[in-house]
Amino acid sequence: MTDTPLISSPEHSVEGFVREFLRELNFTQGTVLERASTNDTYLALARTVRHYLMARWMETTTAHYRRQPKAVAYLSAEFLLGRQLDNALLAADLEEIAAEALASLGLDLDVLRQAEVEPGLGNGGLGRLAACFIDSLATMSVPAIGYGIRYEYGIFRQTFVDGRQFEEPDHWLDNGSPWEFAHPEHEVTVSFGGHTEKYTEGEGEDAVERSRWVPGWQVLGVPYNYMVPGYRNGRVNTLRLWSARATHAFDLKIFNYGDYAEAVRAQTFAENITKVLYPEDSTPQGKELRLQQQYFFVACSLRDFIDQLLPEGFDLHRLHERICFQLNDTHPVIAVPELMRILVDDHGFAWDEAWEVTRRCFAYTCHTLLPEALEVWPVELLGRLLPRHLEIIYRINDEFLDEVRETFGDDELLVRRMSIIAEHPFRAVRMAHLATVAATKVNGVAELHSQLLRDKVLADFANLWPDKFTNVTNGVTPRRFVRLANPGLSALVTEAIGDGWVTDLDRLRELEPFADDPEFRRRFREVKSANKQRLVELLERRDGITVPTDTMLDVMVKRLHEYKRQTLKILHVISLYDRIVSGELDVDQVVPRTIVFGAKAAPGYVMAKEIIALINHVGTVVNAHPVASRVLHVAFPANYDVTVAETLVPAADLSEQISLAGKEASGTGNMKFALNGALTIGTDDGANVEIRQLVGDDHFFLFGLTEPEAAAIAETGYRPSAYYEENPTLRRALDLVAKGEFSGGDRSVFEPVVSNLLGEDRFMVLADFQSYLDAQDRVEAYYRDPEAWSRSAVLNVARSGFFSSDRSMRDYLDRIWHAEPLGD
Ligand code: CJB
Repeated sequence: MTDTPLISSPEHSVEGFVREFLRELNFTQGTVLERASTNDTYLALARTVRHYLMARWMETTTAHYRRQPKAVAYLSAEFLLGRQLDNALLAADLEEIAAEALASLGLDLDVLRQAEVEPGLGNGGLGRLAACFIDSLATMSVPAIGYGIRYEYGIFRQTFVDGRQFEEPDHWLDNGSPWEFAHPEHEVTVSFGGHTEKYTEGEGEDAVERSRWVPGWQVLGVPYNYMVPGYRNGRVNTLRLWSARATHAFDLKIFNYGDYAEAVRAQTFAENITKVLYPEDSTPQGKELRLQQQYFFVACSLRDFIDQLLPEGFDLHRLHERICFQLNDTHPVIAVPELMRILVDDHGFAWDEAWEVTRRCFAYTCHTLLPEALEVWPVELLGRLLPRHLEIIYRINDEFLDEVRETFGDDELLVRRMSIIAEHPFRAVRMAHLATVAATKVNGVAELHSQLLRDKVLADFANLWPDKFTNVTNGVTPRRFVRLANPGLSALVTEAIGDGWVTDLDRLRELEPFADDPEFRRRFREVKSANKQRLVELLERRDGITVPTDTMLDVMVKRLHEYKRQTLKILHVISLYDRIVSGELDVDQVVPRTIVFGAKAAPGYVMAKEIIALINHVGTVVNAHPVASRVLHVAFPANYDVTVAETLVPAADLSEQISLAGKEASGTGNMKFALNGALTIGTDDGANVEIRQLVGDDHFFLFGLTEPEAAAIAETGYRPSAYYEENPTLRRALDLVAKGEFSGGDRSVFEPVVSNLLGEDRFMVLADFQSYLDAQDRVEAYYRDPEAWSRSAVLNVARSGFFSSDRSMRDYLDRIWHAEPLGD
């Protein structure tokens, strides 16, 4: 690389910013202030901010290339980034300058912020985690690159019609995307289909049998780079997302035959690969296009890393010294046979040599405990789409099963259980097994989850390779979810303990003594109340929803899934309503609460959609009831996303984390709420366990079965109807639904929900109902004492520093990646 001088950053002043902004508006956007639309000014603003980060980006990239440190490549099918503008302003220390500069031109930064459409390139927790991790890696100066997919349409836009979910396409690119940089000159060709051929290499004694892939069709991958700015540390890492295009050769050939329609069809076919994000969360989609997406992005990424980021002539035997590819769940696991193919077929490695390198280059994070969420690909499909990869997987499996037999003897049941290939109900590749066999380390995402992986989901593997298994508890970025989302709390905390917490969240511990300071608590309550006001305004503006301002704000936001148990929450609401309406509860004695839900259901997940309808219908009835509405209000804004979370989380008093124990791998919303001073009502599940240990039992409302208790009940036969029969409060709540109280008297509408709960109730909602109600009674009693409540809330903030994604990154670095931050 040559030493071309870098253009220096624009002047870090209001005048400098104004100059740069006007230049962008005139020269790039091609308009003048007087005639600019909000989108024009937003785009000019975004590009202006970009300029301030550009020199750092180029310097970081150059330093990585020159110094060739060990790097981390985070391979993830999802990056749920959220809006970029504020984060970039924060990283570049431009918040005040930009606001002032815009104001001097008669523009309002707040208005321009709202013009940004967030890139919804993920479904939920897993995608958002990836975004937090790359933020932390950049802030910690770790040489890292995120690799993923640039979906043309991200997660669907949710609307409600008569309370039911409808899905609309997410046109996030329509107004232009100022944060991305296309690099068509770095396009990569990706092959699919075709067949393999055997051939002999060398002669006589040196002759070796080899296999080669003769692909059937190809597409191009075009990289789009995104800046990942570190927080005021002079570093900007890269997120590289791939977009599919038809190959030119393909087009041309067909054009030459004069078939225009066919050429366009070929183009559409290729570009379909990155057209849309599969809206699945914790339930995999066994669709051919999804396997194409997975292979497409990892093939592009491996090629890119090897060809673009390594120096020419690099000895790939030492690849593991330069990179760890972190597999974010099973979606990128096809990278394992792909690297084997590159090493063996393209670089002439012997099999064993290639395997030695490959198994040192990958690490695997598992994000689930639900058996049905573990991805499998039918052999027939994988063989058709990636015939050479299937051969490689077979060979990996043969050698692996030899190792199993050598270690454990001829236990064919064990061999069948562990095999990468499942035989029933159809022959399929178990991606979690492939990942586990290939990875240097396998980690779960919270202590309990990692333990259950070792003891249950991957127990045979943990038996074979105990040292391979480790835990890294998830975390969230304090920049986005405290510093930016909660300016009031940030200012209060900074005033008390200085601003070091933004990059060293453990320092929040220094707040503990302030929990006992009545003045601090008063100001904390003031901040909470202002945050509620902000939320009320947002809901009014965004959704036309009017909610009261001064009630307990009880929030359950997450994907709609039966295991997360939104039904338990709505049964609580129904029961409160029932007891108020029947006079059992004196309405004047009930603590007023606003219950806010936010949840998208996978479009094909019928029961989840029924539950959404039930919540909306209960909300309509409760909110309209003359007595109940005095103390209860239900709000369910449609299309919950990162942007809404940023206003909602800081306003919450109560965080609902109520999954059946042993089902939620970690949760990360739970961390965001605790860090913003909400108290958690939760089960002993996922990272709730660690939150409770850290904040203390007195500041957390625990309820419900433990994982061993739930497992024992499941073992002996769970009978939900028994709880219904024995508990009159539960019976009345369920009967209200059954007799049509929330469906205009029509008993059929929610019959599937009721009969599912009474007949199967896979996630033991009914078993935990009473315990949950009791815990809610404790919540209510505690909330009546604002001093006690706000003391607990401050302690939640002070003791949650562990949940910074910076700490998660340190754990990955120490336990898995063994890479170092880049020094100056
Ligand atoms: N998770 O969001 C997803 N999608 C999946 O397909 C599987 C798991 C979630 O990942 C989060 C990040 O690790 C976890 O906190 C959460 O418990 C899990 O459901």
